[in-house]
Amino acid sequence: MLNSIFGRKEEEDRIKKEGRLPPGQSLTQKFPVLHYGPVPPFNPSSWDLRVYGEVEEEVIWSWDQFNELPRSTLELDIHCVTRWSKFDTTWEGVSIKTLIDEGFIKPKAEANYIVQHAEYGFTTNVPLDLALADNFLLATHFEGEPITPDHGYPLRGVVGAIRGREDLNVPYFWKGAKWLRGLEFLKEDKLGFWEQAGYHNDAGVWEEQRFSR
Ligand SMILES: Nc1nc2c(c(=O)[nH]1)N[C@H]1C(S)=C(S)[C@@H](COP(=O)(O)O)O[C@H]1N2
Ligand SMILES: [Mo]
Repeated sequence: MLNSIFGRKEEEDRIKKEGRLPPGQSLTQKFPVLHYGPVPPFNPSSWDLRVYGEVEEEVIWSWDQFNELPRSTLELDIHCVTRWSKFDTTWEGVSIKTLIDEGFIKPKAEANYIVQHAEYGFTTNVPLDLALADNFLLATHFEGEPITPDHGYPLRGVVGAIRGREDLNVPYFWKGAKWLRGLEFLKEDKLGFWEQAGYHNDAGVWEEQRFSR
């Protein structure tokens, strides 16, 4: 791969020239692990994903049922608020937009926000528009393999930049919850874990919206 042929600095210079390195970020060729608390176990027979709140019908998918849903892949540049960025990462999974378009989820007209609920009570909130944009996915696979336990196995939200899509809002990577277990649709916004801890609610990477104060 390019990553192993070229040094980090050369790669970073190339990305910078392409206009893809946000302010205050630096390129990593590794994949750092960042989360609060322990890595949860996964039991496919008790795992489920619950979709609730401002929806016409609550849905609960088992792991087998979730794996029957329509799938898509997405190539993203991901940007962590702790200043590392990783480029050209490939994810596969399920798009919330597709689930809504195909009638698997029916949000009420009043739904404006989504809170992702993860194992052990971790949450993160995004506007519904952001969760339905082309740069957000519920991912099961990274680079063609199931996501590893420390990166969110079996399911996590991912969000980042798509090359050439300057029209999209790009938030920091914490807006994707690892070990995802629930999607709560809401009328009003509700701050998640890092957002309550003082991180910026909008989290815009290009605007450097790192902290709320
Ligand atoms: N469940 C859960 N998801 C989480 C977090 C967390 O603490 N718990 N941290 C977030 C943060 S701050 C980042 S930068 C990314 C890191 O993902 P990674 O460990 O795969 O790099 O996960 C996000 N999702
Ligand atoms: Mo982060």
